[in-house]
Amino acid sequence: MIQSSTRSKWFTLFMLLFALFASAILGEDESISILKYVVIIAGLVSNGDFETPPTNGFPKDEAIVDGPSEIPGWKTSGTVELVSSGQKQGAMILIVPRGRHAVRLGNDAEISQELTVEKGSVYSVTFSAARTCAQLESLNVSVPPASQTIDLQTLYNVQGWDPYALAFEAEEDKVSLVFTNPGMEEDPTCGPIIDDIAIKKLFTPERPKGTNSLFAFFLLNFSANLFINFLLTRSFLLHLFFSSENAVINGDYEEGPWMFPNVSLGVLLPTKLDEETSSIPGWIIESNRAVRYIDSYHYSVPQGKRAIELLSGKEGIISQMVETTPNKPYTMSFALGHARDKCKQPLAVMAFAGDQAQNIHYTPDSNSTFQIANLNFTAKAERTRVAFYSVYYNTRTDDMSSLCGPVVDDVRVWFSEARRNGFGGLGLWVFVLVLVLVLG
Ligand SMILES: [Ca+2]
Repeated sequence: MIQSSTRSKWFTLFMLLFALFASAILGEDESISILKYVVIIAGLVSNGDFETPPTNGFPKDEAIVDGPSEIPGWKTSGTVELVSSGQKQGAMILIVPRGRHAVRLGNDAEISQELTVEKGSVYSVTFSAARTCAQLESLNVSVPPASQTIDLQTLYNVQGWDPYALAFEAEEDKVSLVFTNPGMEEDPTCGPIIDDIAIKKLFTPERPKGTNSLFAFFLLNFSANLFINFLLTRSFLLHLFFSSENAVINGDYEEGPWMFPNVSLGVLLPTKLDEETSSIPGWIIESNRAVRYIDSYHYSVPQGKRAIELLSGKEGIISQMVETTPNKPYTMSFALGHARDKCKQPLAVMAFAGDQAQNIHYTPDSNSTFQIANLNFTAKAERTRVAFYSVYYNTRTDDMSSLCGPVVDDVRVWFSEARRNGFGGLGLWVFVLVLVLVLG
């Protein structure tokens, strides 16, 4: 799925020409989304779903694949087993997250695959994992030297499996993606099942400062006619107003890990205290539980196509250090929503901005699935931490067990005084009004 560098350049050139052509036909929204695909080449790694048959065919029940290269596309070591849906272990039916097959890692077993990437870029790996036994199971995912072990003990939903995402920065053009079961269970056939391994190159969205974002929009809307049309759209006016001083990077969470279009479970983001290589550029997952990255195809999302659902009370925290000017007043605003996933109310978040903390309950107007909340604070330093966690420990009403919680999206932090003077204040509203009157 990852192109070689020459092929990738030709592909990029082709896609750019295609995007230019498409933008002339489709208009700005579509051309922006096509332009995004120019830089994001993403999807399953080679045989990432384990559905490619081995040369001898898929093993029958109980068969164990030993030795290297028995699973197409992967190197294996230790007890690595291709499992089939419906396969039993004792009285238990093994979980195959999607399709007909997945792989199970026994004690100390591992699978690995070499990937061609772009040195210096940040990638996110999405994979599905399930545990097989009642004991504590974990899975180590590494792209040496980066390595992270995720705990599979917590079941986040009743399906018994979840998609997860982890990020790494490519230190070379060729890297090795390794999944290891670090466990030493008494029963050697216990061990995590993994499936659907995909990768996506991440880009870090620019902090949307006024002139930069305007310039970017001019670039994207180089055709004069399209630009006039674009000026008329509400999104542009909102963008012009709100983004002129927003200090939050990726505050709308639109950039994040690969999601399979037909998987309805979102993607869990385990703890990662390294800001540079987060699967959600700009954001850090703190504390010891995951948060869920959700999409608008399966959940209610306040803005755009992606948002964050907070889980596990104060055990799941998402935060960002934003640039601020000391001793200046700021406002943080964000959308607080319900994912429409049968999550039992009440929902509430604890929102932090600098030294301010506020408990905000989800009480939207009727018909809406979200509300906008504000928090005023005075910056104490050149970097200010903003953070969110769920006040309650919520579960779904239908199974009383799947973890869920409040949705956070569209986080903005801006210099409050900017609205009272200059272009960012009254002048901007006059400008917007004139635009609407003249062009509308
Ligand atoms: Ca969003």
